[in-house]
Amino acid sequence: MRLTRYFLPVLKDTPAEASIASHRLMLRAGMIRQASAGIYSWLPLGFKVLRKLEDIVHEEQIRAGHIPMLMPTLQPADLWRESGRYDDYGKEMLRITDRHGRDMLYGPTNEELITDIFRNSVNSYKELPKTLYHIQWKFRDEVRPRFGVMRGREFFMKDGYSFDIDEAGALHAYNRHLVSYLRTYERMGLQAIPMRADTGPIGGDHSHEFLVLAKTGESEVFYDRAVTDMKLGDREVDFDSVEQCQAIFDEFTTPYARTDETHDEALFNEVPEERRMSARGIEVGQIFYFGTKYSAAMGAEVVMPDGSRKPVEMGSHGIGVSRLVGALIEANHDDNGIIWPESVAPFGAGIVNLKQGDSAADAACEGLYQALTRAGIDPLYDDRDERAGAKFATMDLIGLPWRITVAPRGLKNGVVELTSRRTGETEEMSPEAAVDRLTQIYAKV
Ligand code: 5CA
Repeated sequence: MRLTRYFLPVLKDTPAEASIASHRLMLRAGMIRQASAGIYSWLPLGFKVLRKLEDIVHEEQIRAGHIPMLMPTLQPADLWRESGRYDDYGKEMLRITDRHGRDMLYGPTNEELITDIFRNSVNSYKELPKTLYHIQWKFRDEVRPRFGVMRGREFFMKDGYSFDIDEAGALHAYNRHLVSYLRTYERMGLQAIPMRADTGPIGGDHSHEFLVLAKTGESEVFYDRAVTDMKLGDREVDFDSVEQCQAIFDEFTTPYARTDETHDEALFNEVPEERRMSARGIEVGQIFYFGTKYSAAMGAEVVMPDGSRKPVEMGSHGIGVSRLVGALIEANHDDNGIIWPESVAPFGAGIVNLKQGDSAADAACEGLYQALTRAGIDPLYDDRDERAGAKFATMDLIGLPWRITVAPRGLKNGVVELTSRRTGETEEMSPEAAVDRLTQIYAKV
């Protein structure tokens, strides 16, 4: 993309309403604009990052054997009356009446709708297990929407629903989700720690939240420092293996890690004092096992081998996709702007032409632009007629991981500069070598 043709409305001034770095930087970098409290338009740069996260979530869900689909944002209230949650949900639910006077709502989550689809389509234990998921906008009329996309009213969420014939199957689905979430967050360059959590309005006995440690996080968390050294890494996972998923679940959930709602001071005190940590975290996902809460209330049953009918065992599993954009920035920024990990960067590299209109500089930038595009690196070429300082400031603000700087003086010696946004280190090399280097870097992402 050439910057002169793009839509990147960066702001010079820090918006007064933004109190945390990610909110400030998303507004300044032209990623989002507020439409109304807690409701945002995703401008092109923000939309690109959101799509990258969505792609990673899809890939990892499909790898774990889960089936993608798409449910609507608007749901009939009657389904929620069946589960009893229409009244329980209170003011957080946005209620709408259509022209025929029918009660509708903007879905805050989808347990009822998916249970309805299931009960109308599945009859036999032979069709189980199944996990269906979608990535769709949700609405919760939060009392205090704040921190930009972190606590929005409208937000983008992956929600998946598992259906099993018995508790053992449902617990495997729970463990499988935990493992696949570890992989998902690690691919985004994030450490999200699974912590024992409260189940809230979703219900059930088992729940883990995934937390990214950050000073600006809304949750208070307590953990054994050992959990911060744990990584799934690139080990081979067989998501059908009950034993392997259980072993990884045990490995990651045995050290103490809990949110304040489930915190147990006595248990925590058994952790050696030097490893006892309390901090703040951003909740980027949550998994639940709630058994037959919805299937029993709504009659989602299957015929078992002995001919009896049994309500299915269910769980639901969420990832806060739009919140993750904010969480990633909280974890990756400095005073000058965002620092995207390569796997989620909106563009793979920036090209800065220090003398627009100079024929050698223009030609070199054009060559780099073509070569990087061919290599699939998706460059953003700053071809504006601007001062060097302004071009560097924009690149630093929007946080592309790599910048190639092209100046007539360097070109006389056949070199351009390749700069890492994260370390600030700059190396001189030929334009071809810069393309090769970036190709190698992105081949590993
Ligand atoms: N049905 C279950 C699992 S699919 C569910 O709704 N879980 S949840 O309530 O925990 O939401 C899942 C994830 O969505 C949360 O972990 C969080 O990352 C994200 N989320 C929840 N509320 C908001 C909000 N107001 N703004 C942004 N993200 C949110």
